[in-house]
Amino acid sequence: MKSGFIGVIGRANAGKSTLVNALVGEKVSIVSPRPQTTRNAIMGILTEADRQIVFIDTPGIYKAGTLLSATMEKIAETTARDVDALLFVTDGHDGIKDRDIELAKRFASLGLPMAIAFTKIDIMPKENIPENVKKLFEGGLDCDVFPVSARKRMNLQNLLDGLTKMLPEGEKVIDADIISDKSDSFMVAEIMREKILLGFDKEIPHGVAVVINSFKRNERGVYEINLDIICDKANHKAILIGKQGSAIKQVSTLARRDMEKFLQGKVYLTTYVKVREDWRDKPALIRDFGYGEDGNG
Ligand SMILES: Nc1nc2c(ncn2[C@@H]2O[C@H](COP(=O)(O)OP(=O)(O)O)[C@@H](O)[C@H]2O)c(=O)[nH]1
Ligand SMILES: [Mg+2]
Repeated sequence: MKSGFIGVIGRANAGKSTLVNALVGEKVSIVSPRPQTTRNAIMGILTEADRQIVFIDTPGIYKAGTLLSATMEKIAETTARDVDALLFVTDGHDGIKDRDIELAKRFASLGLPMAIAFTKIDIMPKENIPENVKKLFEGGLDCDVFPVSARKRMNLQNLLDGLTKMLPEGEKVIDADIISDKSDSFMVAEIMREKILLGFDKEIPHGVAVVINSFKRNERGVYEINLDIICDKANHKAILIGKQGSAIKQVSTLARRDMEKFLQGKVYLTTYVKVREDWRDKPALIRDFGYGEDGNG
C-alpha cells in the first residue's frame, strides 16, 4: 500500500483546515473566517484499503508581529521539512496573486514532491479557473494543480489520487481506527476557541487562549469540563463576558452543543474568563497554553 505524511501548508485562511476535514471525512481541525484559527500542527488520518494518508494541518503563514504568530509560522515550516510530500493550498476565489506564487515556490524549493490545491472554486466563476491555474504554471511552479472545493466536495477524489501517487510504498504508519492525534480535551478547547472566533470581532479572538482545568466523566456518564478563557487585555474581558454574562453564556452554549456532539455524551461546562496581559509575547505562557513548538495540547 501507499502510506505517508503530507504537510498541508499555505497562507492563513486559504482553506487548509476545511480541506483536511473534508479529505479525512471528519472534523479534526477547527475552521473560521479569521486568519490564525489553527495554532498547532494537527494530524488528520485517512485510512483506506490501499492507502493511508496522514495529513498534518499547519497554522498558515501570516505576519502578525507577535511571538505567537512567529511560533506558528515556525510550526508550519518545521512540519514542511518532516513529511513525505507537501500539499500547498491556495485560495482561488479571489484569483492567484504574485505573493501566492512566491510562497508556493518557497515551499517547492524544499525539494519534496508537492501538489497544489486551488480551493474555494465553488465561489468563483468556472471560466476563471483555467486562467488562474495557468498563472501558477507560468509562475514557474512545476507540479500538479487540483482545482477543488472543500465546502462543496468538488474534485476531492482526484486530489486524493494525486496525493497518493506522491507517497512511498509502505505499511500503515498509524492504527486504522485513529483519525486524529489529538486528545479529547484538546478538541474540547479548540471547539471553545472556534465559537469565540466566530462570535467576537477579530481583535478579541486573536488574543484568546483556552485552557482546560479539569476534564472528567462522572459516574452518571456526564462530562464535567472546567475551562479558562484567557484574553490578553483587561477591556476584552468585559466584552467576552457581556452584559450580565450574556455573551459568554451564548458562546458557551454553542460550544457545549458541539462538545456533546464530539464526545457523544452530556457535557456540564463551567467557564471562567481571565486576563494575562500580552501573553502572546511571553514564551512561558505560549508554552503553558499549548502553543509551543513541541506543544500538542
Ligand atoms: N466557499 C468556500 N469557502 C471555504 C472553502 N474552504 C474553506 N472555506 C472558508 O474559508 C475560511 C478559512 O477556512 P480555514 O479552513 O479555517 O482556512 P485555514 O486558515 O487555511 O485553515 C472559512 O471561513 C471557511 O469556511 C471552500 O471550499 N469554499
Ligand atoms: Mg487552519
